[in-house]
Amino acid sequence: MGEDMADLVYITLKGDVIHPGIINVIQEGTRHGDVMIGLMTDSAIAMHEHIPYLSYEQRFDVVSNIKGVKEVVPQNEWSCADNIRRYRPRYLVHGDDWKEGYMASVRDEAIAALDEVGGELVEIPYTPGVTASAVNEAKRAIGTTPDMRLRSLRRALAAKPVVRIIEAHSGISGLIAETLEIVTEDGIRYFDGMWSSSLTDSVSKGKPDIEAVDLTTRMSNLNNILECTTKPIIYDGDTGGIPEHFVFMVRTLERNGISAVIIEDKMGLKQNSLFGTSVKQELAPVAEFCEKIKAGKRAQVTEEFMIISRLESLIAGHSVEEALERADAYILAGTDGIMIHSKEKSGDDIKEFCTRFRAKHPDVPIVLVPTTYNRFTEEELCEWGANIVIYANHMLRASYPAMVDVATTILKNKRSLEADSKCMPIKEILTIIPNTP
Ligand code: SPV
Ligand code: MG
Repeated sequence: MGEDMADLVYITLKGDVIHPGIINVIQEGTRHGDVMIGLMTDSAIAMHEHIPYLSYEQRFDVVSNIKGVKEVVPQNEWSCADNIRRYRPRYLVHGDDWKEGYMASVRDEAIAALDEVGGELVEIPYTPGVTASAVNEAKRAIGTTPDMRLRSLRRALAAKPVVRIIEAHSGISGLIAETLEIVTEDGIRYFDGMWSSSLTDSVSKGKPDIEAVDLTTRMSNLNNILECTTKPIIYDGDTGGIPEHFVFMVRTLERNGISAVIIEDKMGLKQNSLFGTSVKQELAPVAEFCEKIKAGKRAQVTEEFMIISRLESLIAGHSVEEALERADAYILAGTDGIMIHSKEKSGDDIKEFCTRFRAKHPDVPIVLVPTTYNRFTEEELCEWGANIVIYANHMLRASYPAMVDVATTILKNKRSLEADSKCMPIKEILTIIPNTP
């Protein structure tokens, strides 16, 4: 009784990888008072850096048990300003590395909030050697399991307004999807996962996109990607075949840690959607397609695997109204999400579908593949209602002209000297694979 209350010290943490720098910050905090950790939620982090390896609950357990931590509260925003206004700490302790780079604006906001509540910023020298990219390297070295990978798509969907997916058709294109990131003014931008495209899987094998490459062949191709990546994969299941075959597909994908399959409501000889009505595009009867969805849902083992239904109404020349009716039926049949496809450049049909669909189904994920209506940004598509945006064929489409160009240059010059500057240096290709000895 009568004892003075200790000052409140606020420290923001992600708490995914605990390293000496974090312990330093917490120890500094304990010198000033009682340490409250603002533990960032997945969604606080996901738009600015990679989603943590550990779940929020796991991170909460770890951080709560660090010596000197009195309390752990969620920090729902990238910026700690809201929590500073809410908890009114006497001190905010942070490493001084946030003075520069994409954290600088967060620092400014923190200082403004501290001013409002009469708090003080304590900055301590950053412990060198631990960077965000070093932490990501470490996570990749730990690797993943089929189960973790499978669940990671739902986790990304929960944490991000829009999930960014790019096509991968080989180990090397998968590695690019896995590792490429750019630093922007508000964080790190990266791809959230990969699309296993029937188009690029077929074309990279010199085959047309008509379901001629079977599941077993596509799985053995996909295995190359599985071996060198950890991010979630969405599988283009074409029509899914007959229900008996679709069941087999679901089981195989799920067993291998694929997060979702997308099947399209077409029948007959499947032709690529981007041909539009220049080829025969026949839609499957609604009841028949619903039976396929139900058979797939009954077959899956985990709660998390997703069966997404792809509406081909607009591709086959039907109305938005028709697509919406089909979507209602597929949702009743148990589908986990809807993909609406179109080859219209304007995006008007997609926007109308998304807006009307969202009004009726606020929570069902919408997948878009903006190959033709590509002038819209992810933010714009997200405003229409999209949850997943797939860049469906760009890695293969990029590599083909590059190869033709180099081969042509060699033909013209009868030697490779002139082509060399169009190729990556030998030293780089030898070491592009992580962990090359
Ligand atoms: C694919 O990538 O194989 C697709 C998308 O199904 S599209 O080519 O646009 O039909
Ligand atoms: Mg396809």
